[in-house]
Amino acid sequence: MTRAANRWTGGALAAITLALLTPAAQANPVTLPAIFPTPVSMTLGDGTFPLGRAATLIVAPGTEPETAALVRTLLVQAGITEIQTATRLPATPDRATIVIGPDSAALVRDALNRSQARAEDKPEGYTLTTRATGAGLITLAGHDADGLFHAAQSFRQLLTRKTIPALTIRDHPAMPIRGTIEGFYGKPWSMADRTKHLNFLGQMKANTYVYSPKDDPFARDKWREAYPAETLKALGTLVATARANHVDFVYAISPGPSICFSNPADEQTLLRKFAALRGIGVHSFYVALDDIEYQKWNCEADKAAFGPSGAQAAGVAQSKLLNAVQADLLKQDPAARPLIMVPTEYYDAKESPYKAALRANLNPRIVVQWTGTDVVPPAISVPDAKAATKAFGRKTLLWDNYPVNDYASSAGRLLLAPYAKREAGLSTELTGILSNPMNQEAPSRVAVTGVLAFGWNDKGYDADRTWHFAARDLAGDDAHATAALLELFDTQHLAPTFGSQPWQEQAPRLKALLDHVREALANGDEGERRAALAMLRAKADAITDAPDTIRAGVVDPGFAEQARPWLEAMQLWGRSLQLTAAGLAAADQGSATATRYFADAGRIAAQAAAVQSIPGAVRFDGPIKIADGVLDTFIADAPSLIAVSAG
Ligand code: 14T
Repeated sequence: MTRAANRWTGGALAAITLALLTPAAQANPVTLPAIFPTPVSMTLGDGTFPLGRAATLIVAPGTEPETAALVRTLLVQAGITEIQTATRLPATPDRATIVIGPDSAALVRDALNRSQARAEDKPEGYTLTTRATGAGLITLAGHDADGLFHAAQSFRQLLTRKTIPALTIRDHPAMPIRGTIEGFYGKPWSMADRTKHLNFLGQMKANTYVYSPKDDPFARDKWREAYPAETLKALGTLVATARANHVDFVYAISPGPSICFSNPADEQTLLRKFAALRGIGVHSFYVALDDIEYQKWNCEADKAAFGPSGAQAAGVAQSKLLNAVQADLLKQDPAARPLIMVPTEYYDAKESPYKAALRANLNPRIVVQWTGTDVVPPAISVPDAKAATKAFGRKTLLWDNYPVNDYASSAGRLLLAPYAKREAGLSTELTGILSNPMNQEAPSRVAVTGVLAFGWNDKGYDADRTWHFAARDLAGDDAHATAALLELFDTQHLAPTFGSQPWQEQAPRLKALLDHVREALANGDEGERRAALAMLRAKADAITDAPDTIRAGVVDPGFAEQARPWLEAMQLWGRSLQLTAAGLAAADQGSATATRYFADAGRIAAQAAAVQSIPGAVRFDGPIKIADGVLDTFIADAPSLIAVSAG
């Protein structure tokens, strides 16, 4: 470019910049923040205000001290060093003022009025409103104690901004029950995993965690035996962590493999087991009857009591036990949450003698779970849920077998695709959703974030945006680490079913790029081929570099530990793709070095494909899979896509 042309462009740029900086289009635009789960409604008001270093905190009567302490901590984390407290709203605040409390408190109503905002009237609902006039007024109004805690979680996300916009959020959950069920086979989560998970659930406005690991012997095979004292103590600590996060800790027992339904001693043993857990603060209970033999009785006495064995008789016997347990729960604690159960036929909503027996005999108060049209269904629609309501005689609580990876076709995989293919509107037909996660707690949060956001607001749920948020959250807001995580997620996008057809496709982003490279090599001119190969190289670099970025950049070290073999394999596959890209570029330029590159790529691909899962970390050990069917096939095909000159 000549100097004159340079000067001309510079001048034009300056003019455009000036035009953009006229008062109407100032810097610091007021933008709507992103809050996840997506609130029911969020609208911007007029103006913004800086938080500054000093603030006044007004805690209305009726506020849980723990929630007040949480809000104070959030303010400190946001850089406010001087927090004074007050008991009344100042007429003209000289510093940012934060009012928190139940929306029934006069003080809170006053503050809402000043912002011209209304209280929420639904369970777990809240209003969070900010007013930019003067030094700024922020009001967190909870419809109940849970709602105020949720308001604080939205406030946490709002505080990532230095400048607070005037806005009003009115919010409440669409589904009453939202959370996870540690319900998988294989290595249970550690107590440390569970603690982190409960904190995560609290931040995501979930309210339920069910303890039901299949491999806790005291919950299934040895259900009659008491827990060792130290296990009970550790569970008690978890229960307290759950309570601090406004999460209901539900203890599940699986007596199915050996129970004698007609034996009063077995019923007493089960109730005693629950009583021991009540002693450490558990108030909600669950009986799991999945994956058991229900065509045969476990004892002769059941035949005498319920007749010949069979699915229908099993439904009657199970109902009798569950009704007795439900009655005891209410006797022990009139405010107890309903008993939850998963039936033996949990995997469809088809009419059957067993389901008819449940419908006719099971106390309607008892909550029933099911997994959809299959154990791992490809999609769940509102009509599917309606069929379940009919079959089980009540609205059901969905047990969503995603992202669980304990079955044969999920071996070698993390399931890191967005939570998708659940129809908006399910909240009208379900009492809630519990996600069954992976043996790997931290990687599970990618999908679980989606489940919780969908349960909170199914109609406002956006799978991709929530997925990006989950990455950003794991990366502690670091853009580079977020991008690296999304690169990993793409290589673990395939979600298998029990059949041969996956319900989520493998590596869609990588596949689109590799397809483009194939197309450019087949049809493109020299420029197009070069551009495509440059993109391929950049992608190979991104895949190779992502594991180091993730190891260094993800906030929870548990993520990198639990994903260790996947990160290791991903790096090797990245190197193999780098060599493949170099081979294609060399061949494209007529260089015979291509052969060497392709050979090296093949060798490293073989190493990558041999990386194994951590022994015992999943139910089915085996080789780690990285973008399988997409990346491996491209690397294998590459030498045949272009002829290598003899040199
Ligand atoms: F009760 C349920 F809703 C349920 O899903 N039960 C198990 C669950 O523990 C497991 O994590 C999940 C995914 O593998 O599926 C159920 O377990 C099965 C079900 C099968 F049909 C395991 C193997 C099967 F063949």
